[in-house]
Amino acid sequence: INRVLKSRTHLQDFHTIQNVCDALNKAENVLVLTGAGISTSLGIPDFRSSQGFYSKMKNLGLDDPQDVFSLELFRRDPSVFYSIAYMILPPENSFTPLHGFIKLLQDKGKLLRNYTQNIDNLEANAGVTPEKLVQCHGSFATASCVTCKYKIPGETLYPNLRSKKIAYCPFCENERKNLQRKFEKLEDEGGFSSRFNDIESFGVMKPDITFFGENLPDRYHNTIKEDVRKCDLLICIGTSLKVAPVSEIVNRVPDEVPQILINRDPINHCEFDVELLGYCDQAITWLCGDKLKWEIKHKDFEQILHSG
Ligand code: CNA
Repeated sequence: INRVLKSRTHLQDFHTIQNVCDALNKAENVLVLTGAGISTSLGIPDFRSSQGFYSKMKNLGLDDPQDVFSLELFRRDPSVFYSIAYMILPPENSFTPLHGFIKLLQDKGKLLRNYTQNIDNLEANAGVTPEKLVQCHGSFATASCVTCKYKIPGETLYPNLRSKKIAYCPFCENERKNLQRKFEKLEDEGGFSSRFNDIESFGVMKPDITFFGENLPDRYHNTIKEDVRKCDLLICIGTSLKVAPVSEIVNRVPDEVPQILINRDPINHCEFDVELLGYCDQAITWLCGDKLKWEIKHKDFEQILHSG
């Protein structure tokens, strides 16, 4: 986290919007690296903006808002996560024009891969296929029991997450009750056993999103090495690039590959050839509709295009 990335020499003769259009027209293997900023227009807060999730956590009195996604804290007290998860639950059946752009690259045969740090699974709503997608930090699409790893579809958990009620695994229920009885007996006798350290989270269902303290999914490690070698254009969108190892992708891409940023805020610890600073739905609609004459299949595309 917050690692300072090495600076990179800008490509000579690559600094204009025309260069970006030419690169997109020519590219065959675009690597799109996305973050929370591509979903904020649907009301899902990002982490680090002033209106983001972390500042909301601070307002709720959490000293370190990152603790909400700490595996260690989840094991001690899963109610912390269950009390706030409703804020970042994905809306059903919707996606943004930016997600529509990624699907467009896929349809044009130009998308090498979308590495998303997002956990909202909205890429699937837009029609990006699992083969073209790497969910670097997992997603809400599935959930697993922290004890026996029993897996369920993510939506099954939504009612619990919305009502802030911890969900338990049906297969661990008996053992959980036994453990609880033993724990209460030991407590009555004034004893303590480290065996009961994680009793609060025994048999608790957890969305398959990567918490701090967990490894990234194998798929990330299996694809990234070959993809950075193969890619001919890198576009980073809606991310502060502060979470490693995903943030390090920008360093792993060969120097001769153009790197473009589309983000609301500038990123001072990385160097891009072209930066489009602003709201990504507007920027991509302008770039596609006005400059490239590409049509993004999204209900708001025409309206954003003509609103200037
Ligand atoms: P971040 O650190 O919160 O950064 C978000 C970036 O997006 C900031 O630099 C903003 O300037 C920018 N931004 C916000 N809105 C827009 C917009 N409309 N157009 C363009 N740029 C915008 O989030 P990162 O993704 O960089 O950090 C990685 C974390 C965030 C991952 O671990 C995710 O799991 C996590 N996250 C995901 C979601 C989601 O799935 N939608 C929501 C919140 C956090």
